[in-house]
Amino acid sequence: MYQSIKILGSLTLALGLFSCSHTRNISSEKNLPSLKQTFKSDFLIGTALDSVQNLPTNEKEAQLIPYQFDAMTPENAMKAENIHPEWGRYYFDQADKIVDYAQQHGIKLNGHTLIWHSQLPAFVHQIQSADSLRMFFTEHIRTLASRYNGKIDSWDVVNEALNEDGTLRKSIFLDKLGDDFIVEAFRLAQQYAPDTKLYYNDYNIEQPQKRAGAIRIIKQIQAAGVRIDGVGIQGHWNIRSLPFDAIEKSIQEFSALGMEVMFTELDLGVLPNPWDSDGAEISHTAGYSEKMDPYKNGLPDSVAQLQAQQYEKLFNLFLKYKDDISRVTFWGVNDGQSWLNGWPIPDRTNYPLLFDRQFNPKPAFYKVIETGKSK
Ligand code: 9MR
Repeated sequence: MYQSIKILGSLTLALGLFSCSHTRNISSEKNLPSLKQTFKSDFLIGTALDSVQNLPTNEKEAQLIPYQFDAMTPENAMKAENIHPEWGRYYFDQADKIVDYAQQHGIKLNGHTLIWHSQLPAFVHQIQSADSLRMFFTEHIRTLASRYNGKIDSWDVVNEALNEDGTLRKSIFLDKLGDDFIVEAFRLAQQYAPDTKLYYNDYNIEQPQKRAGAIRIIKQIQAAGVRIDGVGIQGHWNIRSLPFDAIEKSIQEFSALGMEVMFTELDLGVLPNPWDSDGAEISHTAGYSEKMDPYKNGLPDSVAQLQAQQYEKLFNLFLKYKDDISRVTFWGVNDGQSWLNGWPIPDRTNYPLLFDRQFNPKPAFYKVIETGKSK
């Protein structure tokens, strides 16, 4: 059935949009409803992008991105491992290209991420003294924050610093710099990126204990007289276990602290999870089995419909709090590009986003548009 909806959808497109099939061009994709237009007065709609290198050769994606999205996060290009792989040596090329692309298309860019315990370059793990680590920390933030100040809209200053119980995660930063490393990161970001919004970003912070930890961080930063503008709830959830009540409470509690609330890495996976828990702890992985990869030959219609309903419910909740929510970013453009095909089990076929592997809109896309239109 999902196949037939896809076929119907494509047929509608074909009839409605491609009547002059040989002249398929930018305007053809533009007859689709646009997410960013639909939610224009509510919040930004973002996507994550790994690289702009392939866009000139992928006409469909090149048309779709600026038409559907008005915000973007580089999925990997600004992570320390990629942009600063050797002490004091930076490779800005990928990140700069994405920044230029966003500027050219009027897309707001969120820098991701200055301080994260994961994806650190090997040299950082070899640092022994607190002084040397502080040197890396300061120089890294200064270089990136000042380079992109005025060119990007915001930074995820610190990413994923919390454990599930709300305590601070053990990391080289906590170990060597102590528990005010987060305040220090924001202080430096504020100094070197004075025109850029500064955010804390994490997964599962809608859950009560972890949320309490995030609230402690926000209050600690505020008490130090340092600027924090918002908080990103990543939103790596499963269609069968969306924590709606916790999400709603989080929006209320974070915005009561004066925070912009954002959903920064939204994807609703459809596959079974080996531990029955959501999140994005990338060090947790499990082995492949056919049983854990049930839709490798296609997404059954019932599952596509359930996903559409869950996206609809979620966007209705977002709209209820549109005054508190500034951005909703999907973690990728199409299903084939999603990190969830490789985590927590490698080589599976997942379908977490609004566009299928050919960049065609899925039932979930139309449901999201519907919620926006019927508000
Ligand atoms: O989607 C990203 C994937 O391509 C990378 O391999 C991975 C490791 O860097 O990071 C993924 O993005 C993560 C994001 O940066 C932070 N939150 C969790 C995301 C999913 O792991």
